[in-house]
Amino acid sequence: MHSPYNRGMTHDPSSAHIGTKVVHTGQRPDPSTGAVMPPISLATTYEQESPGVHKGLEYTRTHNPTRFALERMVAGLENSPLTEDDDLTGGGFAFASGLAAMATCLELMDAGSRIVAMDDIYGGSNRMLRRVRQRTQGLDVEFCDLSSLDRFAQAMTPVTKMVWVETPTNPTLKVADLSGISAIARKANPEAILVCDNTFATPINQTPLDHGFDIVLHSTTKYMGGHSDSLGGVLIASKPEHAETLRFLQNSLGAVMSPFEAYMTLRGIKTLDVRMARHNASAVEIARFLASHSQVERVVFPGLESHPHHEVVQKQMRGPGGMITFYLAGGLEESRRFLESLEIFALAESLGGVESLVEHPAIMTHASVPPEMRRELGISDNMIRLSVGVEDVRDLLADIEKGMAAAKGARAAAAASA
Ligand code: P1T
Repeated sequence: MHSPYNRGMTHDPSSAHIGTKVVHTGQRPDPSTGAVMPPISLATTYEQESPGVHKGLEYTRTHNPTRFALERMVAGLENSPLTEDDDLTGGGFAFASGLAAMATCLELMDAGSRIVAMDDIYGGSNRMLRRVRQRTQGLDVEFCDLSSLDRFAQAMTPVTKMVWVETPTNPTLKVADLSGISAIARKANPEAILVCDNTFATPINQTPLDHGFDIVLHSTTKYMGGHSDSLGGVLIASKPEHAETLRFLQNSLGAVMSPFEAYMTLRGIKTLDVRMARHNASAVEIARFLASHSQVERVVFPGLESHPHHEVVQKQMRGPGGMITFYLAGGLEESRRFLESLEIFALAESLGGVESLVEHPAIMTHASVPPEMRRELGISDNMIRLSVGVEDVRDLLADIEKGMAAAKGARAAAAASA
């Protein structure tokens, strides 16, 4: 007999390949009907036989079977060593958004704690640290280029309580050496909590817990959901004490993922492996095309040998991902013309969906990063970010070429009027 948590599985996929894990981890047919996908459990409360005597489910913020199915899945994909005896969902926690996951994770810190954070992170993550938590929680945040282990070794001190890494970073695609960071951090303060935002890589391409990290975060809005139709975030813990506190915080703060979003995200994850294979392969082709294009100043892509941290990429990542950042020859006018003239790539924020997206970080996703920090990071007017979708890559290349022709027109017009 299965409990209402659907605990236990007909088979244990933990030793299976990732392409099998994305379909089966933490799942089993619904015990009452045999349905192979979990029902979307919308009930907010559960009847009790007698006060405190129930089937393990009390109230949906605390217990939701659809959310639990997703939480078990992501914990398994990120190789959390926790079992369901250690934690109800094996260390997985789902939230209303990636930022809600981050906000909850930061509550692991006492007021006034010192944190070292990657300097290049999603604009909203930067804003939460600088403009919210420095004020309300007194967090002492040092932003540091964590792609340099020397710089990290200088920033990391015995009183540093948390290290916040994003790799590859958004939008400059820096890559941080996770094992190197973990070794340096443990030496300075074995208690420091190491967190990695793994949104860009996904567990298909990189599993930070295997490199000594404690907690992984995803905005599931991106590759995990994969279809630009659900907002969510997850945390995966690898230590029982962190899981215990996160379970308390998830329930106490209440920023949980809804059952519908949990269902949509779980549905998306089932094709994560096949989607990532296509994202990885098409992005390599597009990055190479851009690297040899006369109108491109520079391409940053983890899969190119020219990437400044290519050795770390080879050591730590199983694939380069579908994100490409490049610098167009020219300035804002060329960028505008390029962005406006693409037809398949939609000009939109976000990333990781089946459809290709393009955006201008300086004006769009990273507008909340202070201008001087943007300058230091190289988030300039001619920087373009691509999220390569799963369309036929030949059509994507043709679309980019069309954009390049339009950008060239902008250059010629500017030269003629000068
Ligand atoms: O949007 P939300 O689900 O709250 O996730 C925030 C977030 C966290 N971490 C990374 C690496 C992210 O890229 C994001 C969201 N990013 C975008 C919306 C974007 O276009 O870059």
